[in-house]
Amino acid sequence: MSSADYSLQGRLAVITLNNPPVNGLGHELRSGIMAGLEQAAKDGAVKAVVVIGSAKAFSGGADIREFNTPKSSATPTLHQIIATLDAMQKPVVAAIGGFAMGGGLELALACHYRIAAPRAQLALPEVKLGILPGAGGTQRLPRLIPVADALRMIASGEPVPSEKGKTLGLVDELADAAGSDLLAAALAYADRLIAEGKGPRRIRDMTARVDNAAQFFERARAETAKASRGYPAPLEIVTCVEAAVSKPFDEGIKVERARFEHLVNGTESKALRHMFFAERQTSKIPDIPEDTPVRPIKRSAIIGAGTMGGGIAMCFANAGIPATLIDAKQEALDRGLETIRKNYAGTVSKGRLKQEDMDKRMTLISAALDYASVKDADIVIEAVFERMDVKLEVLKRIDSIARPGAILATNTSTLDVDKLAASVSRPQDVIGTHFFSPANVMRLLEVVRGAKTAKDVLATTMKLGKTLRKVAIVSGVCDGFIGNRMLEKYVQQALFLLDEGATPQSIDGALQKWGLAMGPFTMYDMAGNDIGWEVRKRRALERPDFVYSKVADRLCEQGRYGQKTGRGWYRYEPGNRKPIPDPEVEQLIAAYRKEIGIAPRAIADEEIVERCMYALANEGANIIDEGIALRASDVDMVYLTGYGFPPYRGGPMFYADTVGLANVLAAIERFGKGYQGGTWKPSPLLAKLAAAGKTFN
Ligand code: T1G
Repeated sequence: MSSADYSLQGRLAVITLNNPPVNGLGHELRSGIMAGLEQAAKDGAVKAVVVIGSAKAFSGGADIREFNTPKSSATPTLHQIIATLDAMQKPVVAAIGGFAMGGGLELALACHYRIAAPRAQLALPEVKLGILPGAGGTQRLPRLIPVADALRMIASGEPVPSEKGKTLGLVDELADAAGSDLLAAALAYADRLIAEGKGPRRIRDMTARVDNAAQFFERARAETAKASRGYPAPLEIVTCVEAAVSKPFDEGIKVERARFEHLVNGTESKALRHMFFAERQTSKIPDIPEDTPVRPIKRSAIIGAGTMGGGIAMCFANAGIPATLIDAKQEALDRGLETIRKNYAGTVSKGRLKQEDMDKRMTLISAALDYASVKDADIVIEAVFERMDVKLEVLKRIDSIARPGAILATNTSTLDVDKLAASVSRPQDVIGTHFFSPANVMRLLEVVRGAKTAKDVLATTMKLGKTLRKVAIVSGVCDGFIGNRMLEKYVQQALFLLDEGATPQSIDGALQKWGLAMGPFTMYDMAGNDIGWEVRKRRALERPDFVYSKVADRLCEQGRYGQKTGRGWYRYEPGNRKPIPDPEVEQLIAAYRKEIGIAPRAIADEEIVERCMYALANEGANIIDEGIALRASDVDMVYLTGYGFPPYRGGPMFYADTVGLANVLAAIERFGKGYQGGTWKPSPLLAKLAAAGKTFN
């Protein structure tokens, strides 16, 4: 059954794309479109053709799932459909409702005229998938709209609304409504074209022009190279758009085809496409049906007006949900509200928020010294000091006041959510909502499902995560959940590397060059080395088997907590967050090496990256194996949205897949024979998949 319907409206043929949810141009839909065009071409009674989608979607583009599979080149291909449109002797009108993206917009560009519904979104977003428009978009768009606008649209991948499209010349007509009225408008437009004797108008016959082309593209190339480190697609896009200006159409198409093939087979694109689907998988929970009823969340209360509590309150205010910030001390509340105000003011000053929106959001945030307002809240989140006794006390108070059905959430970053749940009268209403600092910026939200957490509480919290524009990822209960548990193993290796001869700057440098936003030592100086110190002290009691280098303790014993004390792994000039290597730290590390009898050795960047990345992947495998994470792509999303992992590497599990699990296992076995080798225990899941030649994802 083809997913395109063909119908006649008088002398007009209508081809309706019907492949929900986004009219992805998979093989079936392509076959339906081609059949419709051929039928219209040979029907003498047909004088023009309208191609239309649904009110929501003209088309979201090629079916990304087909890439790197035979289906993507199964005939009819999108290129063949476009060639048929180029050969059509009758005008074809694309009627765009909702959005036309990627191959969907390229299909519309190959049609001869375009009419769009109000605010329809038009984009060539392929660059976000590490590729480029591969069906003529880089050759047609610069011929239809100003070259600079075309380059900007393709290199950014950002959509333009149909109103802007009309101004640019991308859209010929704006319908005054969407849905069935769009069809009526499109039919009327097609009739008018016939009446005016307008035949097919092929963009391929137009010319792309730009003044001082050589200079324009030289500047574009320089700017793009600076902005796209690690991502090859943007520079390839500049090459293709330059070909649209400097070469005949068919030559330009050849350039586009070659550059597309190069990119679509590259690791960066596969990583970005993995991330596209991984993000959409996170909300799928095997035992929670998509239609599970959720509890309404109209008001929130947050206990603790510190950095986290304030950031969380902003998340609710940003989503239009009132939040009451509660703290025992007035000065804490004042400081918390002042920090929120400053944060918003900073965004306003950067032009990313209107003053009136800031004012609206500030009115949504109230402050209270007592717990009275907890009784009106639909969710109460505790964000107090990371100590079990403190949290137990706070949860008990919340439990005694919150209304029945309210969700009791804890922002703990490592503590046992089941233990916290067991301390209240309604463990089924308790859940972990682990925000990442700064909470109003970081997209990651680890949703920690307790053994007793009710299904609707989990479903409600996952939906709330979406409302707060977070990437909500389910974690089971364990020390550190997903992200921090893996981070412990990563930091453990980073500290061992210091013992063996590396320096904070050589380790941070190697990892940042590899693509991490920030290396471990810069990160800990920012977060506060005393936080890690607390965790190590607690772990020494609870899990004496967890071996650390003591070098970090030596640093903390000297009060070198990081930026907040002006000295940490690096030193900092007053008012400047730039980490400066500090000889005192190198002396401290050298003294520690003497203490433990280690002769330092030179350590190559490659070993630093392997030891740190494979530590992440190996622990990630254990987390998946234990069912703490639902799937490998969730683990990837945790690192891609919460830990500055480079998207073009796809996440720790995806990266291990690209290295090859057998190679990762062999390296881990090699590390097991080296310094502190006992801390390397290959994950049984890794060993099993490696032996079977399989991958995590
Ligand atoms: N291919 C395959 N599946 C897709 C898809 C696509 N292009 N777009 C969406 N889906 C799935 C998605 O995984 C989800 O699946 C469901 O549809 C709803 O998506 C030749 C080579 C269009 C703005 O990059 O940006 O054309 O989770 O939740 O919020 O030059 O989807 O339900 O199983 O995101 O309404 C270029 C990608 C492709 C657009 C709609 N196109 N899609 O947002 O729905 S490459 C894109 C989006 C290409 C040509 C090149 C968004 C959307 P599931 P959703 P939405």
